[in-house]
Amino acid sequence: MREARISADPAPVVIDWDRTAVIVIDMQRDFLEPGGFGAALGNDVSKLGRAVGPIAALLKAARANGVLVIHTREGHRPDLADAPPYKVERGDPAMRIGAPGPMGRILVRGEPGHDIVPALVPAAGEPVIDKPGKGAFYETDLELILRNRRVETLVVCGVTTEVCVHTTVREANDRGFRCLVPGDGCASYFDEFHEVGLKMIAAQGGIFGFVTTTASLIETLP
Ligand code: TIU
Repeated sequence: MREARISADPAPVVIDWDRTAVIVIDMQRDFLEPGGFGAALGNDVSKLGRAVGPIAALLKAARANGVLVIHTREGHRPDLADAPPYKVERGDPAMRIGAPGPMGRILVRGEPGHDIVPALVPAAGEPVIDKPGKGAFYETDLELILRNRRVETLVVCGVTTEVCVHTTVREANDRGFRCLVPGDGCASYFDEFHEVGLKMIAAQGGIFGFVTTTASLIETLP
């Protein structure tokens, strides 16, 4: 039992670091670097880089304190059997899921673009969850891993705030996990969606979770 009181919006929250997992959502080259899926959708990918430093600091503190760290990656099988046709059909045909790009086939497992960015590469033994959807629970073994470890609180960071982070927090909230979202450890291609995405989590007494900062979490990890 390692209790900590975390400053958060709408209220401070007491967690047990021994029953907490830090989940890093989709910090992949396909979303953060030019030539990947995010760029193919017409986004300014440079905006996502701001989350890398805060997440790296959080992971350093978590690892030094033996806190469980889990990574996710969004992507599909090379034959796209797990990619819904409506997802694949979106966007420019030359740049859609499965098309060849400068980092390999877009959003396909095993391709360079599917990798997590070098600054946040998973440490040995840290689970990496490959997910076909936006939520980290959908068609993955994440929940099984968390229940087996008796995890009750999730710190969810990564990209993008209003898409995969939000979907995962909503899924986790419905499954009974307490969620904390460090806002500076998340990023979006849209500044206003990032801001409002965080507000939506904390509104109504913390309808999906609590919004905090990486510093507020790190200061409770010696
Ligand atoms: N497009 C967008 O904002 N996000 C995604 O497609 N996936 C994730 O958020 N990881």
